[in-house]
Amino acid sequence: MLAAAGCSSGNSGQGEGGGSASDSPSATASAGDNTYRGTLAPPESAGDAYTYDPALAPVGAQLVATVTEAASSTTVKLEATGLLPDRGYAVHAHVNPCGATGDAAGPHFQNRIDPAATPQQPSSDPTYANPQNEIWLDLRTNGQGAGSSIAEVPFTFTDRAPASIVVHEAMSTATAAGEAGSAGDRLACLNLPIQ
Ligand SMILES: [Cu+2]
Repeated sequence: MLAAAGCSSGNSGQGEGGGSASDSPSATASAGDNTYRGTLAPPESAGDAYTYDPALAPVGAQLVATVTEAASSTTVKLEATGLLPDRGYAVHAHVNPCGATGDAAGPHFQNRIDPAATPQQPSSDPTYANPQNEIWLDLRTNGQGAGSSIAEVPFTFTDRAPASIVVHEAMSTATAAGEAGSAGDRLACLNLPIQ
């Protein structure tokens, strides 16, 4: 078995909870895990998590993303609480940090960048806009507004990394040619300052 040589050992990022309930039995952080969390707030007062539509992405909702890089793959897990109950949300990793408006996050992060994409016409070609070349984290909430998703993609962040995770209005991400990757308005954003 190969030693998973990371830069640090142990569960550096875990355990600020303070409570006694160990609510995520499988969240054993290994070296190379990075966790990013934020509480949705209006852009004027947001820290690392923004809401652009408090009716659908309520102020106070929490987003937690965990990024685990392996030798040739990357796993991103997203956990959300405080969203609307029993609803799908389309979610992806985007290239730019969150900003004053949803547009600030820019297009989807792609491993192989669609040469036909432009700022006005984002990639909608399923050859590039697909969940192996992008990071799709569509989730569905339970009756309490909590939901999670996980994406494992066959690439690592060698030259470039995504800078945010954007929650969209559509309940799932489109996959058909000409609309692949589209998911409607941007409701919320979490900064993902991957080093
Ligand atoms: Cu998106």
